[in-house]
Amino acid sequence: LLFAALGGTALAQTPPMAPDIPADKFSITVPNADYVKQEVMIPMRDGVKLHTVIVIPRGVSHAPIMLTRTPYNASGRAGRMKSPHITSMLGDGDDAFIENGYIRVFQDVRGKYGSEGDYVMTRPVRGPLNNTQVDHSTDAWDTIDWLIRNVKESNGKVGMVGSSYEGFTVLMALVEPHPALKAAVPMSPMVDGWRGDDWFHNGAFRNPNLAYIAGQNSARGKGEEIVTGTYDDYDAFLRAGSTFDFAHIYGIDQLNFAKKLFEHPAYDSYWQEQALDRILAKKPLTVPTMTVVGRWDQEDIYGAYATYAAVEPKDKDNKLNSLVVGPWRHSGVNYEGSSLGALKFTGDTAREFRREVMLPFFNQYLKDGAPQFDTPPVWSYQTGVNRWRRLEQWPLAQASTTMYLKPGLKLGFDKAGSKGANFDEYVSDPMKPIPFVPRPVRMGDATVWKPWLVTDQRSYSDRPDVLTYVSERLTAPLALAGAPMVNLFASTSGTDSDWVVKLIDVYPDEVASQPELGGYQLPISMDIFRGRYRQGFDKPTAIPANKAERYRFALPNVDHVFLPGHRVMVQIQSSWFPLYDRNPQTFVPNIFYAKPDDYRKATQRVYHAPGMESSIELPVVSAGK
Ligand code: PG9
Repeated sequence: LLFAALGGTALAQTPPMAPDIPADKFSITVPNADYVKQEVMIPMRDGVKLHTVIVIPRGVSHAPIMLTRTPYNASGRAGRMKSPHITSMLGDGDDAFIENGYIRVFQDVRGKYGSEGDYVMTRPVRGPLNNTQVDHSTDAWDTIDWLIRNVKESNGKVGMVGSSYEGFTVLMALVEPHPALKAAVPMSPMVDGWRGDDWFHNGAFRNPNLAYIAGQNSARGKGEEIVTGTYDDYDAFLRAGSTFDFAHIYGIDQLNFAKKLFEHPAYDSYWQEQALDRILAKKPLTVPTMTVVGRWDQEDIYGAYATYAAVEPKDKDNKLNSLVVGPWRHSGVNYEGSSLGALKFTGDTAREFRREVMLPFFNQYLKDGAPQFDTPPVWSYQTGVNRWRRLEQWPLAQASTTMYLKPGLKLGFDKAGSKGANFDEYVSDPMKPIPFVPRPVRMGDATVWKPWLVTDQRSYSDRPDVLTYVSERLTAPLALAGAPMVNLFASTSGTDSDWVVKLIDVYPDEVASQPELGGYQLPISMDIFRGRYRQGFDKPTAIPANKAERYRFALPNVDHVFLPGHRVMVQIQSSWFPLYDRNPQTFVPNIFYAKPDDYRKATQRVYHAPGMESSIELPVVSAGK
């Protein structure tokens, strides 16, 4: 009867002109998957919806949620490869969560990939720089609120984890945290883009950002690449002229964030008001937070220590605010951690941390019935001797021991005395800047970029435009735990100048266990300081030509033992190219716009004279500690 009623045709026919691509997102079924993957659009308080990928291990209930908010494509973060196995689908950094039945959530930040809304680079908190009603703190709040109400497999407890930009979004969630946010692990967070994280270091601009801005800001999804047609970035940047000139050639100067950078070369209110350490210092500390960073983090080496230090005074029982430093590159905590460049460590240090420290830290706050964990206030990998240590505080050193630059390019714990020349000098030529890694420089090549902070410095120690001071061979271990402080008395024949200072561990001439380390000059801590900011980061002033001035600045934190038979080395130079933009060595109002004639050679002098004892103050601790 039914057959007849339908006119004798088959039950349902697909019309020939039915569109062959579904209007809604279509997912191919993954049979026998050990997870359920959902993609949802979560509404924020201003009506904007954020694309969120939720991965639920099959069969879990009362499970905690681990949330990451990213500008780097949530679907990609939850899709390492197509697989029925959750371990293959999520990244290595998620291993501990997967093995412990966590629900894993990735969300595109507003304006990127699948999320609605406007994208603003590291969107500042609501306040003088952000007059909207939303920021990453409110977006995290609204997301967590939605997740605990809608993910029925969850136990209502949420943790946040993420590295770099994703570490920044973790810290932003702590500005006004949702009560269900029970613990947080910001890794290599971007905290202060001017002082020492991604954009500048002490006022010197980091040129690789232009490629990053092109990639992030030229499209909502994956953006454009800069095509220079030049194999060596050193050539491409030098030929262009100033950093603005380079940006202009490729049209990057049209992007708003590049404009904002070029308009704010000094540490003005634009930078100060978005520095997250300053913001968090004013907020109550309620969420247990373990901040993580790599010792040789080539992108965000500043922010983790700065936030830890800013928040630590509130941590009355030394329980809520902890710090972890491993022997890693930027974000190395989420990958294999048994080596970095030529250095080899005691097994996979990253995996060891994730399973033995991070997981029990999270579990105690997030998993129903999990045991309490005795969270180390500081968990630090001491390089040189290669061991993890639990510490009660950071920095460990409470005072410093001065190491002086001396005549004859020597370095020692005694002052120079009056014998010998008062200074050493070199000519810094901005038309021949010193490369930061051996040429050809390929900043986009991960094999060059990721381990560059452990590059052998021998290629530079004999250059005529580098001063290299070296100690006697050590007869006892020299252990440092804290931030070395540079105390430089120097002059320039120009009116502006950069000072790059490198603290280096020189290996013995022969290392039988690993021959390629014989004579290796291993960077322990290095940074750059733009001389115009010596009187204040917000007060650029010309340097009086040929007059010795004092430059005082901290190098990145170290936890290192120089072993007997090794030597301590300090290298000083005035360019680090093309990682940092060139200082023209003539004072101009804004270095981004320096003109070809502004770039001039300068004679640089470093003093070791009575009353002008250049030195490096070392955070020395007892070697056994
Ligand atoms: N270091 C990268 C970054 C963070 C924040 C702003 C710009 C860049 C990152 O790895 O995410």
